[in-house]
Amino acid sequence: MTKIEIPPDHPRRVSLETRETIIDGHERHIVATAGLLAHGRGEAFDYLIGERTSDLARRAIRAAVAAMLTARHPVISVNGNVCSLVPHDLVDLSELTGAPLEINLFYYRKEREDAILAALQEAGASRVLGTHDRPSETIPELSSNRRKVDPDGIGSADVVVVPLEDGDRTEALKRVGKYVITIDLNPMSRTAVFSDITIVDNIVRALPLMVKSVQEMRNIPADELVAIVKEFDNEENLRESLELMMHRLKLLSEDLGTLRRKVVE
Ligand code: PTJ
Repeated sequence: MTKIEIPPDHPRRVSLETRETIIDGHERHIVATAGLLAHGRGEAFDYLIGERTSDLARRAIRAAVAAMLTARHPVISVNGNVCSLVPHDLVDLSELTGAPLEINLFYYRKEREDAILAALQEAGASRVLGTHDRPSETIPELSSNRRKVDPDGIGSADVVVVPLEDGDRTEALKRVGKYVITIDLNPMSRTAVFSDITIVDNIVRALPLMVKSVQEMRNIPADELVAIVKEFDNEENLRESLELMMHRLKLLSEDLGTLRRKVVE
């Protein structure tokens, strides 16, 4: 529920509405206080890519969906920001791919876990893993709260989707042999660099596109899906994402009028 009325013709409407959603999520204990800061960081990077999904991100989305569709046991890890921003898309992606949702929090508080569980159930989730009343196992060499995982979820997964993640766990998940997919607007973050597939895009755009891609790709034969995953080069995609940002900055520095026109667009 947004608190301030944002005029429909406001040039930064979508960004402001998303910000309101995160603030509301914080007030409902879904989003950690640090999640507000993480969101601001994301906004800054989104600005650099022009607040739209690039072809590079679309390529990564395709590879990510192919990896999920060919996985033995894919799992989607859910934190506060992700739950607040895209609860319905999480449920849709989970149902379409058979990947369970697992709550896994860096800033764990029981109150937050309960609020996230309630929000996911409200969005239609019938089964949510990773809650305190379920068994848990530990990811070795990880000291943060994220080390506790569900044995039926991340514990036994081959492919793990970890959107908006802090870097430690991605490295730990790689060390125990998981294939890691992330969504992160910062192509330089440790998560972005250590993951197998990084979608450099805002989760509010990327997740609906993943849902759409599953619907389009689910009848593709398995060997073709495997080839799509194999062909994807994450390092190259990240390098080109950085180039995209530099290119945009260069164009803008040469002609600030472009920015002025964009601002009033
Ligand atoms: O709910 P919790 O307790 O598990 O905590 C979640 C946060 C996000 C607070 C926690 O994982 C954290 O501190 O993450 P970081 O280290 O701040 O990393 C978050 C990454 O997500 C940063 O690289 C941001 O640029 C990126 N990011 C932020 N908002 C978005 C985003 N990427 C895609 N879409 C966004 N909307």
